[in-house]
Amino acid sequence: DVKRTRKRAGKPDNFQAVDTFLLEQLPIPQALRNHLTFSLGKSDSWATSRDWYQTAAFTVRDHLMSRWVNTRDAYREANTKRVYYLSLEFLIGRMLANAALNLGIAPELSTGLQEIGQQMEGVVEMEPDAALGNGGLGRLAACFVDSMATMDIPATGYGIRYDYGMFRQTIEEGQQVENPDNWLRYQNIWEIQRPEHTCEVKFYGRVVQVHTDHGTEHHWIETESVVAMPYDVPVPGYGTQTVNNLRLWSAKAAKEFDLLHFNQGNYEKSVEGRHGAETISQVLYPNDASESGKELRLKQQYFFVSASIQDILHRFTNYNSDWDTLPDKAAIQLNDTHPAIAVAEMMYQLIDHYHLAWDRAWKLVTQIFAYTNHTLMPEALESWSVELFATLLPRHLEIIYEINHRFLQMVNQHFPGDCDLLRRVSIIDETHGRRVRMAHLAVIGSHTVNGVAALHSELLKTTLFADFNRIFPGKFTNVTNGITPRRWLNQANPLLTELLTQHIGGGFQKDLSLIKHSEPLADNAAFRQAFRDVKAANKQRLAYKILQKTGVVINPQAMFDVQIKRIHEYKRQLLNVLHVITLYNRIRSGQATLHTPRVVIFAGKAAPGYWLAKQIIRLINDVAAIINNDPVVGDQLKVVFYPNYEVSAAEILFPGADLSEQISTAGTEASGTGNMKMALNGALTIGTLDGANVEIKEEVGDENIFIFGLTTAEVTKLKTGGYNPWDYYHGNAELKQVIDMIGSGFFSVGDPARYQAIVDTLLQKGDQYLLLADYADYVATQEKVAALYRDEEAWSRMAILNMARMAKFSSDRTIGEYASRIWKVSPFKA
Ligand code: B1N
Repeated sequence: DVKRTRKRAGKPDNFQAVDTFLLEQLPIPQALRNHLTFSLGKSDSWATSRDWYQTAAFTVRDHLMSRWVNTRDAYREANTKRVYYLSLEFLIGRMLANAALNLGIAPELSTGLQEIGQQMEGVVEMEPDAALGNGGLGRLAACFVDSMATMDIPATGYGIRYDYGMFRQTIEEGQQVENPDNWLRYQNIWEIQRPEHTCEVKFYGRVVQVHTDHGTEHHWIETESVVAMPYDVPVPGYGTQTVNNLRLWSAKAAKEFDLLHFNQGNYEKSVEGRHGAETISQVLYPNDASESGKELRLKQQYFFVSASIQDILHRFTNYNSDWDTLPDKAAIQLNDTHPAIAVAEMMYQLIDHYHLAWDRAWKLVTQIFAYTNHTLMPEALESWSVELFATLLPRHLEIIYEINHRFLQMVNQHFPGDCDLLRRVSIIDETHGRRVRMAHLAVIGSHTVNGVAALHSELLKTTLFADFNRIFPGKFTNVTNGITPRRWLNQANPLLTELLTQHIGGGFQKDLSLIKHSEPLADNAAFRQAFRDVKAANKQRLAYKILQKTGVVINPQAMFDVQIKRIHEYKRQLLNVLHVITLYNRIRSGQATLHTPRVVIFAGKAAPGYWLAKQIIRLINDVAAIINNDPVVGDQLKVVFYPNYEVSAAEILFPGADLSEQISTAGTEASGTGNMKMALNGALTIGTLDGANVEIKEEVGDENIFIFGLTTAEVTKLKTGGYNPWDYYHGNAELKQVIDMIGSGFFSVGDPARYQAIVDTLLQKGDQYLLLADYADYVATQEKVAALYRDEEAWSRMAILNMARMAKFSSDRTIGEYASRIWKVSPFKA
C-alpha cells in the first residue's frame, strides 16, 4: 500500500528492536532502582510510598511498551478489521497489579519489591482508581477491553478522559457526602498524550445549502470549535503479546486565550473561552440508570463521538481507498445510547465531508453499527429536546429528520395506515414537546441490537422494542454479560487462585471453562476445609478493612451477607433493611434461639440528585448505629455500611462474601454482574428471578441457589390486577412492626419524621417495586440460608459447586459471542 510505505520510509529495518529489548531484560530490582533515580529523581532514603508506586508502575510500563507498539504496527500492517467500543464510561480501577498479572511478571515484581524493602500490597494501594464510570455498565466496558486484548481481537476503546471521575463518598452523620475525585493530581503513568491525533469538534452555528454541479451541499458554518486531545492507555491481554489501546479524549480550548482581551489587560476574560471548552471533559455524570437531560451531557456525548468517528475514518482512509470496504474494516459497538449520536455523525462525515451519496452512506452505517441496551428503566431512556439539538447540532438534527423520514416511509409501506405505529416508532417523540429519542436512532442505525441477559433480551423484544421487533425481525438478540476472571478471580482472590491451581492446574485465567474441573472437589472433605480456610482469610482481610473504614468490630465467624451495588429503589436495598430489622426484633424478643450470627454489609453510591436513595443510605447507617450498639444483640447481628464503593473496594469485598444479595424486583435489573463476581468467589446467592440470576440458577442448579419472590410475569399480573401494599402490611405482624419502627423514629430518635418519605413510598405511594409483596418469601428464604450456614460442610459443598459452575460468566465467552455473531472479527496475533 502506497501510503503505508511512505509512512515507513526512511527507517532502518531494525529501528524498533534496538533499545526496548534491554529495558525488558533488566532484572526487576535493577529496573526499579533505575526508575527511582532516573524517572523520579529520588534516592531510597527519601522515597515516599507514592514514589515506590510510581517506580513500580514505570517498571511494569516498560514491559508493555514494545508489545503495545508492535500490536499497533501489526494491525496496521495487516490492515485488519477492527472493533471500536464506544462508551461514555470505562470503570477500570487500578492498573498496576492487573498489568503485572496480565504480562506474567506479577511474581517477579513482588519479589523485586521485597528485595528493595517494599511490600507489593502497600505499593499497589498508592494508585488512585481510574473511576471513569458509575457502575455495572462502566465496569462491563473495562472487563470487555481486558477480554478483547486477551483474545487477540483487534479492538480500540473510545471514551472520555474525565478530569474528575465518580465522586468519592464519605459518610458524615450517617449521610452520604460527595467529594471530588481528583484522580489526576499526581502523574498518570498509564496514559500517553498523542497531540498528533488531535481532532476539531464543532458545536452551535447554522446550516446553509450550497448548490453545486454535483447537487446540494450542506455547510455547517459559524460554529464554535473545541479541540479533542487523545490520551492513550495500554490494555494488556493475559498470556499474549497483544496490548490493545484505549483512547480517551480530553477537551482543550481551540484558542489558548483571547489576545484582544489579554492585551487590554482583562486577563480573566482572556481565558474565559478556554474554561468553557474545557469543562466538557471535566467530570463524569454520576447518574446510574437515569438520565440528566443536561446540555453539557449532550456536549460530552457529541464531543467524544465526533472525535472517535473522525479518528476511525482517518485510519480507514489512510490504508484504504474503496468506501464500500468500510464494513470489512470497522465494527462499532454503542455501549447503550450514550454514544448513539454516532449514527448521525457517521452520516455527517460521509456525506458532508467525504461527499458520499445518502443511500451509499446509510448502507455503510447500517453495516457498521450495533447497539447494546442496558436497561428497561423508563427514567434512563435518553431523549433530547429538539430545541437543544437544533441549537447545539443543527446539521445533525437535519440528518436525523431525514433518517426518520425515510424510516417512517418504509414502515408505512410495510404496515400501511397504521398511524399509531408511526407515532410510536418515530425518532421524534411528540407527546410532551418534541424530543429526539436516542434509542430509536440507535435501533434504526444498527444491524444488531442486544440485551445483556436472556430475560432482559426477551423483555426488550416484547416490551420496549416490540414494534421495532416487528419492523426488523431478526435484529434483536441476546449476549449475556460476563466478568474478567483475571481481575475478579486471580487478582482479587490470590488465595483461591493458588488453591485451585494446586488442584486443577493453571489455565483457568485464560479459559474459565477449565474451572469446571473443580466440581468433583465439592465432595472432597480436605478440599472443602482448604476452601473454608481461604474464605476465612478473605473474611479476615475484609473485617480488618471494615474496622479501618468504619470502626465497627465484626466477628469473622459470622455469615457475611453482602449487598454491594448502586443504591436504587429497584435494587431494593430497602427490602434487605426490612429483613435486618426483622432479625433484630426476633433477637430482642428472644424468638431467635437458633440464630445464625450475621454481618450484613452494604456498599454503594447514590446519585447526588436522588434524594430517596440518599435517605436509604442514611437509614442503613441509623439502623446500624442502633443494632451495633445494642448489648442484647452482641455478636449475633452487625450492620455495616462500607463507604466509597469502588473497584479497589470491590476487590476486597467480593472474596469476603458468604451470601450474595441479588434481590431486585423481577424484570428490572438488566443483568447484574456483581452476582457473577460473588458466585465465582464462592458465595451463595439469595435472589429473584431477574437479570442474569436466571442463568446463574440454570448453571448452578436449582438446589444450589436461594430463589425467592415474584417472577416477572407475576409482577406484571399483580400490578395490572391492582396491587395494594396495605394488604401485606396488615396481613403480616412482623412486617407491620418493622415499618412502624422506621416510621415512628425508632432509628431516628428525636427526629421521628426523618423516614416518613421512605414509609410513604412503601404504603401511600403504592410500593412500585413490590417490596411488601416479596417480604414474606424473602424472610422465609433467609431462614433457609441461615439453617444451611450452620451446616458448614453442606454450605462449602454448595459454594464450591457455585464457583465451579461459573465458566459461562467469563467476559471472554461474552466477547467471543460479540466477535463471531455481531462484529464478524477474528483473533489476530501480532
Ligand atoms: O448495566 C449493567 C447491567 O449489569 C445492570 O443490570 C444495568 O443496570 C447497568 C445511564 C446506565 N444500565 N443502564 C445503566 C449507566 C449510566 C447512565 O448514565 C444508564 N447501567 C446499567 C451492564 O450491562
